[in-house]
Amino acid sequence: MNDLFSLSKGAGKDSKRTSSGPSGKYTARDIEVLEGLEPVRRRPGMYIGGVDENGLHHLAAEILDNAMDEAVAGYASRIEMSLAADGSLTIDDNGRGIPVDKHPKCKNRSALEVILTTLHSGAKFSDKVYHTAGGLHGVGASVVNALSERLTVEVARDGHLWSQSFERGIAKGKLKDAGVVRNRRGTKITFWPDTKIFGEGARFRPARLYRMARSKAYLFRGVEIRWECDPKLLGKDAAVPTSETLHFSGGLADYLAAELGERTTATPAPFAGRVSLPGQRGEAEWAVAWPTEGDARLMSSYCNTVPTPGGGTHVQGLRNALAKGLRAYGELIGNRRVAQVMPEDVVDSTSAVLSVFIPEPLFHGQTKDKLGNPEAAKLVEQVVRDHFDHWLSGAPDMANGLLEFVIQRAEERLARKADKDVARKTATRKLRLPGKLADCSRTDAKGTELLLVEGDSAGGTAKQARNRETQAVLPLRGKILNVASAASGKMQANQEISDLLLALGCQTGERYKEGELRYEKVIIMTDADVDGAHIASLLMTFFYRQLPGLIRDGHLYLAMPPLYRLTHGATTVYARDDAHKDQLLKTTFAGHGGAARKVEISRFKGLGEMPAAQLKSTTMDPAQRTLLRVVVADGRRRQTDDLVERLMGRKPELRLEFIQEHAPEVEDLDV
Ligand code: 0RA
Repeated sequence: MNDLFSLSKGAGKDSKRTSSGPSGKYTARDIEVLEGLEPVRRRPGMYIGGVDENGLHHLAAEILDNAMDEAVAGYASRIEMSLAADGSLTIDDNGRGIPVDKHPKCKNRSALEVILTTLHSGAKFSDKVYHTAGGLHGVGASVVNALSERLTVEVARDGHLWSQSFERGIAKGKLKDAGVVRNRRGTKITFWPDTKIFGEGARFRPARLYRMARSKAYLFRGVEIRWECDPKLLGKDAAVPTSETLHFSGGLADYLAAELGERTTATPAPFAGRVSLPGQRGEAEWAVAWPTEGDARLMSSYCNTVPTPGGGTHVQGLRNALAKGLRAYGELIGNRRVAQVMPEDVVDSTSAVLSVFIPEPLFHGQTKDKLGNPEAAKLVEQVVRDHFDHWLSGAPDMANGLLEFVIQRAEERLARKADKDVARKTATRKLRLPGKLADCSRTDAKGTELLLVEGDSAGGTAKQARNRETQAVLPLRGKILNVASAASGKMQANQEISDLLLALGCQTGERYKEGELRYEKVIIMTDADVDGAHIASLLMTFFYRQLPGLIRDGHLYLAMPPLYRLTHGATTVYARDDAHKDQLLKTTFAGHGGAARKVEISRFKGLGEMPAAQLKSTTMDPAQRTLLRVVVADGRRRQTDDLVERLMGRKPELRLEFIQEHAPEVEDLDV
């Protein structure tokens, strides 16, 4: 029973060190260990972010980071990373080796054992040593040890080889002197992640580890990383080699080039540099390119070779340098369009890698993936800006090309924003649309139509028959107010008219704006009878008086629903009116040898009676229907005004006069 959990129960929650004494077969030392690492096994997520695949790979990153620290500090030049078939990972460096002398405060234990079994113990040893320590944000190798089924360490130091083994964070025996070694120095750690923590099937992913190793080699050109992987763990067409030596003297410029592959960029070469930060405050290295196609956004940033996917102060410094630098260059050469360029235009279109090395990094944020050192922002901005200014002014053709590229990004951004504003406006207007309106889904007015339908029953059929994308239906209840005879206050209060105005979206009278009309066509669709004609007249009067612009701009139409259906055998035709019906009987059905009598004629009482499919094919389908456009004939404005006033106005005697004048013309009064 060597699981930390069960042991800790025996130890008691409040027991400090050995004061409560060991229980059973466990020694005082065991209890110290378990007190030290128990929280890690109890809540692994607190230390490695989670027990998923990311957490698992965090273990590898932790040990690799320790070795990288040794390399960055100048003590190691080679790191070996090998993944074995049994799932264990070995990381071997040629650094100084973890100290093995007895730790002054823990008489019986070596420094190595303290480092591997105590949380945060590293700092005690590393104040001077780890100038640019990244570690896994300092949690240390002890966390890896606690979460490993087994971990073995070999240290070659001062001509001796030392070794010690652990199980789930507990030392299995003391540090052993394994003899004399020559030409060997450094630390070799092999560990088997605990399946009790990470799950039965949890395995390192070769591709992920290989990528990690590669990026470290790019980030620090002073190290050579040897990658090894058991071939059994790799697929046939492996993108991951079984063994490779990774060493990149070109640093981040090479890294970026490899990431970008064949993609073309706005400048022939990346903007890259490497400098020490003023006042021995570390070092910064960067490579920046502007890919002309595909998604550019790639901002990989690191501090002391530890990835900072959350960005932070160093990234802020780089952004400022690039944005301000390009703007200053634009202003210098008198390019006015540069004024619209915002930092995001410069930065969002870049693919960049940034790496800083600073003595005491602060990792912020929930997942500690963000650099917090405030001084890093200014330092990075200063050194990068300086280089950027020189780079731009030293190659004007290239600089002008880049400037143009970035200005275009800014213009695209502004265009997108304008589109969005229009969409937003449409969306808010939609919220205030009348409840009865069945709107079309297309937001752009072009190609859309609003069908004004008489009554709820016809409205229902029209809603079924419509093309939802382009056709909106507004049912109007009964007869709308006659605007030519009503007082204006009454008009404002009329529900049908206010619904209609809301649906149209444009204002009335002088304030009418064609651009705000929500549909291209407004179609009056009433029954083919006198009531229908009356409603159509009322609507046309409304438009004529209140929205003359809508008629002038050619947006108002009358639908032509049929009045009769004529069927004979398999032939069905529709007739608009009596004359049309007679004509059809003489033409279409004439050939049926006097069969005209057998033609079945049905008269529609209203649009609502028609099946939706018929309403669609006869009246609504743009490909088959006939529409009448309502226009005011050229030069007949005054006559039209007179006519509307006579027929629809406030004086009934004028209407009577009109009827009397025209009565002789009436042949068949259909009521
Ligand atoms: C503490 C102190 C010293 C080195 C290390 C830790 C160390 C840790 C790891 C982990 C992997 N590889 C490592 N290499 C070194 C410095 C000891 C001295 O002063 O010599």
